[in-house]
Amino acid sequence: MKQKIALITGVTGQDGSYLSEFLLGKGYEVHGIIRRSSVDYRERIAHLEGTPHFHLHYADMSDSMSLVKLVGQVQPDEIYNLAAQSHVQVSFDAPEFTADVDAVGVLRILEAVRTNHLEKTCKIYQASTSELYGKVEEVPQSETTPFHPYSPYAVAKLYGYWIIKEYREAYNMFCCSGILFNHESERRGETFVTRKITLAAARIAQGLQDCLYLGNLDSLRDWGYAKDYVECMWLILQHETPEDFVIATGVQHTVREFATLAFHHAGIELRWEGKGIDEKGIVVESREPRVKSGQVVVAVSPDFYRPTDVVNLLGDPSKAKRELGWDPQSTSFEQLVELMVKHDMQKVTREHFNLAEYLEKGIVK
Ligand code: NAP
Ligand code: G4F
Repeated sequence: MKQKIALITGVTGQDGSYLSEFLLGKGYEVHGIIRRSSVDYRERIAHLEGTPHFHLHYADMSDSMSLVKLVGQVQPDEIYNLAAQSHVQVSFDAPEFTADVDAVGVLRILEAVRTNHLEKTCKIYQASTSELYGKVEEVPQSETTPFHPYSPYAVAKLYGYWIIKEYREAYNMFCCSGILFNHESERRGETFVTRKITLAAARIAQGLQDCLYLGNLDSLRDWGYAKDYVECMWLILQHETPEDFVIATGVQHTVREFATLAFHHAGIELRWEGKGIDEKGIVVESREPRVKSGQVVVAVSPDFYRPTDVVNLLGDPSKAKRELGWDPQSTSFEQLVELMVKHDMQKVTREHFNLAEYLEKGIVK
């Protein structure tokens, strides 16, 4: 059988790295798009570079010529369009860039496929998002829930969703959106709330940080494990017909609950006191000698409030379960928090140890 060829945009991101591993494991030839920057940050895929069947190419979602040339050169059977300015808060600061990459970028991929006359053979997965439900009109959210985007990021992603649907209907292309709810991992970007919490809990436990500042603690998310979710992206493209799917666990928790559990796994038990901007996470008990009971380790800062915030996401994954045979809860919330904290406790120890050694040797001052 001919080896399948996949092209992944956003290969250096959290999902791109897991998806690369998954597709290589399935025997695919994997091509990934990276963009030029003055510092090469490819930590998540460094272990794959140089392995057979894994290839990287320079291109950019804002540069249609680079995408047209690359799609022509690679001749992919499947494209996974994961590249995006993916941070909701950042989209308020850089709305035009977000629209260019997250909205028009999708159109550029679709047109690159058409320009190379691959529309009959190349399937396209679009990384859509639960942020489309935004100011939610029903709970839980499914494939039939109306959209109400509530940030520049969500509005850009809504264009991506509709242009995928349009090309499916107008040109009979096999292109689909996975409407993915939040998924996290030990590779999650460090400014998303889960990773920000697990890293801070690890630093606080090791006496390297005093307090973690967060925004809206009441916000509810349906958090899954990224490694489980990339399988679903692939399953969506193996489905008989091109369709959109909600991918979620069907369980929701607040940011406060995530923090309580993360600190617990770092050896610190918390209680919460106060309301809104005055709320604090206070240590009740700690097995870490550097952290004392009564110490305030979590506080609220208005800097992390958003102009409009999405506060009640809960997905209904019934369709994916039924039609793709996907298990939405293979990694539970409790397991997810534990594995992230375990990873970050080790990472912080390692970094601290290296720094102490460098200081001792005079390599850094
Ligand atoms: P991520 O870690 O932020 O990765 C984003 C990727 O996009 C990175 O590889 C980034 O490259 C690349 N990128 C950004 N701008 C680009 C441009 N102009 N040209 C080429 N590449 C560009 O995001 P993720 O968490 O893996 O998410 C993957 C996709 O799923 C995104 O589209 C996101 O919006 C969507 N999504 C994510 C979640 C979630 O909970 N994780 C949920 C729903 C939907 P650099 O490394 O060079 O920055
Ligand atoms: O972790 P977050 O920044 O993720 P958000 O906004 O839900 O977006 C992520 O998931 C989407 C899927 O629903 C993706 F489409 C998107 O690309 C991205 O991966 O924030 C989660 C919640 C928000 O309500 C935010 O207001 O946590 C709240 N929050 C409270 N304190 C905070 C903080 N968020 C961040 N980033 N930092 C805080 O200090």
